[in-house]
Amino acid sequence: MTTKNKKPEWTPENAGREFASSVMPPETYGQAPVLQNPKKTEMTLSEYKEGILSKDKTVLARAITLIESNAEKHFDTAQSLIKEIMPYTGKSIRVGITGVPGAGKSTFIESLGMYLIANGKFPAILAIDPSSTVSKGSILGDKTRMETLSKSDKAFIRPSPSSGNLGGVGRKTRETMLLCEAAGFDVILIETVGVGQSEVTVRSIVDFFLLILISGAGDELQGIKKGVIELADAILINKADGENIVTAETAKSLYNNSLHYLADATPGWKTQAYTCSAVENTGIEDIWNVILDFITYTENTRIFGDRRQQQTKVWFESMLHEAVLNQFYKDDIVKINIEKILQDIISNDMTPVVGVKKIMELVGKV
Ligand SMILES: Nc1nc2c(ncn2[C@@H]2O[C@H](COP(=O)(O)OP(=O)(O)OP(=O)(O)O)[C@@H](O)[C@H]2O)c(=O)[nH]1
Ligand SMILES: [Mg+2]
Repeated sequence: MTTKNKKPEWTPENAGREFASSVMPPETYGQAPVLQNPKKTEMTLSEYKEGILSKDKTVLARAITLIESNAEKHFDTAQSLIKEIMPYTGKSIRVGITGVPGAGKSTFIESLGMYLIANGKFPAILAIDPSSTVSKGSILGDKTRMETLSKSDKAFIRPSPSSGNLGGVGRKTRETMLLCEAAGFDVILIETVGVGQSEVTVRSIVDFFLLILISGAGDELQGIKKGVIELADAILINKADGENIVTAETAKSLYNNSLHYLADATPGWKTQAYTCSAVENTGIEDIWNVILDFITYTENTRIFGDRRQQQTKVWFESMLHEAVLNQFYKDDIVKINIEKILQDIISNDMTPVVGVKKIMELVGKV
């Protein structure tokens, strides 16, 4: 039996396809027809925009994929979409969450996320892990850590782009955050592993930066870089449960004592340490109240608006740097000469400064 289009006997000669009917093989009776082209059709800009503004999570997910795409043909649509949804953005509380691997960031986000939902909020969670091309397991891990949250229709969870340089990751995460805001998510939680450069990128996207630590074998102030602590608006010692409560409280005092000696991450705001148990749901409301106090403080002192403005400037500047660099390295004159100059520098026939000067002269910028 064939599924090909077939014309009945009574059709006039030279009849067109409009007279054709198709015959289904018996084994397919009762099944949905198989589409000729099951590929997803491209969506138009206005379909993206309407879908996002009507809080359609499927459209939101597809729009994020568009943002993440490195294909040039997607870039224009993605950027037009950002422009279109800009008026609907900016109304969320943006929180960055960092900490050593295994500190309990994802578990904490599950607890905080459920607390927020119970209080009428709509949290969106973005997880950045620039190294996850290597450790692919973490995304799977996050799904299981945030099991209840990922089933809630009031939350949205998305692992962030893991490919490309950090500048690209920062831009894409920022734009993803804007899409989430336009789709009505009013708390954005961005998780990042605090072992690389990514926390600096996240700090340049969020309003409040939270560092999650665990109490260890007396080496509380080691293992995490001082630079990361200096970015934090609060330090949260997680896993303060069971036998750990005492050591967690000790760690909290230790941090509170040493935080006096560090510069404020946000002018006039005293970063302090707190404890919580993401598993037992203790200390979650307290830390959310700290975040709310911080928002009130920064709004009253205009730091909030100034910082967001500054962040937009950084967004523009980092994109500009990226574009200039790309253009520079694509230049044929650069491609032809850079290797030769590099060899001269390596063999001490030329100093690096002279090498730079020479290449800039060649491209006509000096
Ligand atoms: N006892 C206790 N265990 C916890 C708590 N929070 C998390 N854990 C456990 O710690 C382990 C790591 O938790 P995650 O939430 O995956 O930690 P993470 O910081 O997101 O880890 P990465 O994303 O891999 O960096 C899991 O086995 C959790 O069950 C807590 O409050 N108390
Ligand atoms: Mg995690």
